[in-house]
Amino acid sequence: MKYSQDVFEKLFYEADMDKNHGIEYTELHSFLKKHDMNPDLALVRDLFQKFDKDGSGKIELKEWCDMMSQLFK
Ligand SMILES: [Ca+2]
Repeated sequence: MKYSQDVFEKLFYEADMDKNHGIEYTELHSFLKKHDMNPDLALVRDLFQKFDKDGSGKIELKEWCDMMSQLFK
């Protein structure tokens, strides 16, 4: 399956459980767990370090798409 921007956006809104247009640490962790990606907290922390480029503590949509395209390339 080819993952597209559309799919990434859909997943973003699914992961953004409190609908504040940013994925927090706990949201990312639950999201990965729900999708059987066997996340450990170190991995989630690494993803944040890598993709939360502006250091806001949230993954915004653009950062999310970058992350997804790396995870699913
Ligand atoms: Ca959120």
